[in-house]
Amino acid sequence: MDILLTHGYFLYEDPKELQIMKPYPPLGILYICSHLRKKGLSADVFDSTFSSRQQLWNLLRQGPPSVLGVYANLMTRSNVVEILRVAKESGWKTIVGGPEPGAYVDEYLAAGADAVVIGEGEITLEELVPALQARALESLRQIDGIAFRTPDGAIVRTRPREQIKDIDTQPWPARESVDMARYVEVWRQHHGMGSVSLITARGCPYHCRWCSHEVFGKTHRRRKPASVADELEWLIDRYQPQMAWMADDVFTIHHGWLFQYAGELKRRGLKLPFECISRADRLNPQVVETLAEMGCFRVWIGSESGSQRILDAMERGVTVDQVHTAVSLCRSAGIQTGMFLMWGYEGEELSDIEATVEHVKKTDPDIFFTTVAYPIKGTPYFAEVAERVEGLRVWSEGSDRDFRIRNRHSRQFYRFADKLLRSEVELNRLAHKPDADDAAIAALRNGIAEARCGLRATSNEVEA
Ligand code: B12
Ligand code: SF4
Repeated sequence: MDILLTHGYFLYEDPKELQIMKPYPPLGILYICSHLRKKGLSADVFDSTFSSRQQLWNLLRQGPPSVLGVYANLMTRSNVVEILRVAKESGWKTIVGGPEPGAYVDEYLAAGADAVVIGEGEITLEELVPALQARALESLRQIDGIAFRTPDGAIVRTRPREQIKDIDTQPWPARESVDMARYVEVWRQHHGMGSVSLITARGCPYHCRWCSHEVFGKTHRRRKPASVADELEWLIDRYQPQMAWMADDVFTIHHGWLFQYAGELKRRGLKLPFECISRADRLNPQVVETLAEMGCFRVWIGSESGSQRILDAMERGVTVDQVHTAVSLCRSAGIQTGMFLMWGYEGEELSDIEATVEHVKKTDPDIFFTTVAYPIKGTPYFAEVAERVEGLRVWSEGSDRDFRIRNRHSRQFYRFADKLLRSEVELNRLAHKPDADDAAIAALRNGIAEARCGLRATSNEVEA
């Protein structure tokens, strides 16, 4: 084997994910795998999702050692560091790639990576794997898109890797190298519907300040509608899913493309229910109607805040009204909406939190999730707060989600904000029901009073 590819996500170690049970295969390494195979290299995948670290350790120790490529994102860092350690102890050459390592080159090299791949992995690995196998250290300087250490400890970063111009020339992800049937089956068992994922584009040209653009920059490259329809048709034929997730950053970004794709599906008589992410400003009546006709049953919208001031500070490029309109349009078309909200962005005050509460009450999405903002290294948001950022744990054990931002409101403050939001929205929903239970209403009112009291009491508490 020329290269073994893996990722550091172990589903059965993650109590939260075990409750959610909506796993999807790691498309990034599957794309790399199919590309390398097409180029004549022998590549395989160890899919950690349904496996255990012990199984991976056994495989690495059993050898024979070759080249190991590991995908890392901000949540999997500590696992990836451990994988690198075991691989190095067992004699493997190691490469890391994915959205996180480019922002932490020194740290990943210090953790045992022989090379860090920055940006798209396909062409870089096609050149890097033979160079590492030949132990031709000097030739690494000629390979774009990597960082490595010389024997005297200096870190070399080569020129940026040019992106693949036409992503349709790439083979589809090597799904046959993972247990796809199990992914679909887990979905079916837990949610009554088997699901598959696919992507139709790479990169997002928008510039929301907290969003990571480490891999694809701000480019946007789309596949041809017919190629995506071919892949969907193949997935249906092969795995008989009941739904799909279009895993693009913004599925509705290019309206012309969307209408062509919808036409292509119609022509082929394909209609598989699916969910996707959209920006609110990319939804209009025609787009929403088209999504519904194509089988879209849920759209996820990054709403983030109900305060225009905060949306503008994020450079989100969307108005609160656009979010409201987008959710209403989806509701009228029979499409559910899910909303992402963020607490604690720079400059957010109690009045902005109140605005978010009002916004969610008025807009009333089917479901919403909240997060306390975390600055991902490499983003403009991180740069803005860098001087106040503190990791709570040593780098190899933590993640960018653990960052504390000095002088920001305390975690407890945001827990009260969350309680206020949830209680207000629930009360608002109950208030519209003729048979609402008085006891439930009273409990929610109590919750609201407690949350407001807590917000006031903690409004001067800041993160240390
Ligand atoms: C789908 C997705 C998910 C799915 C993942 C399901 C799955 N297994 O695929 C779900 C919903 C579970 C998810 C969750 C999260 N996600 Co997410 N997700 C995405 C998304 C939208 C698409 C991923 C994808 O398929 N991309 C397409 C492939 C082709 O790209 P790629 O994976 O980057 O791979 C390329 C390169 O990275 C490189 N590469 C990849 N692997 C390797 C390996 C080696 C060895 C090498 C050399 C190169 C290499 O080459 C590949 C091909 O060119 C990305 C954004 C994006 N557009 O990529 C965010 C993204 C990866 N997620 C992100 C985040 C923050 C999260 C969460 C932390 C969110 C949260 N708050 O919970 C969690 C973490 C979950 C976890 N435990 O790992 C961030 C990561 C930022 C960072 N610096 O790490 C991203 C980049 C979004 C963003 N713009 O901020 N996510
Ligand atoms: S948050 Fe969404 S719209 Fe904004 S830059 Fe990131 S991917 Fe693009």
